Amino acid sequence: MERTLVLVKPDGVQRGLIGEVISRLERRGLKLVAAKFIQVSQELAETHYAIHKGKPFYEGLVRYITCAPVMAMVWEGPAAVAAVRQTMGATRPTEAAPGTLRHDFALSISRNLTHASDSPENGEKEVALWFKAEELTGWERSVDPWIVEGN
Ligand code: FUP
Repeated sequence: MERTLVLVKPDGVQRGLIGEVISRLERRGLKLVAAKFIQVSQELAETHYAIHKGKPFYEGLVRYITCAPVMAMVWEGPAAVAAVRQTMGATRPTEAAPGTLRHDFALSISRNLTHASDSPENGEKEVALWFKAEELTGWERSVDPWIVEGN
C-alpha cells in the first residue's frame, strides 16, 4: 500500500488547523500510520528541501518550516500520494480548486499550510527521512473492506 508524508506546516499549526487537515484525510478514507508533533531542526529542513537549494525561495522555505512546530504524519492508502495532493489542492493556493484545503484556508504559496510527497518514490524517501521504522504503526482497520477493497 502506498504511503505519503504529510506535514501541517507552522502556519497550519499556529492557526489551529491540525484537526481540520487530519479530519479531511480521515474522512477521505486514508489511514494514519504515524504522527509526531515536532520542532524541525535546521538540518532536517535543509535535507527535506535540498532539491530547492539555490532557488530564490529556498532560504525563506527553510526559515518557514523551522519557525514553529509542525505536525508530521504518514498516511497510507491506494494511490495515497495523488489522493492527498488532491485533497491539499495546488501548491499555489490561488490556483487550488474550491473545496481543497489550500483553497479553503490559504492565500499565499509561502504560507500554504501543508506539505505532501509528490511521487510514490519521494513518499518512501520522505517517510524514511522523517520517521524511524519503529514509529510506523501497522494496524488493521475493520472498515477497510468498505473503502479500499475491490469488488
Ligand atoms: P509541493 O510539491 O506542492 O510541495 O511544491 P514544490 O515542491 O514546488 O514547492 C515546495 C514549497 O516551496 C511549497 F510548499 C511552497 C514553496 N515555494 C515557494 O515558496 N515559492 C515558489 O515559487 C515555489 C515554491
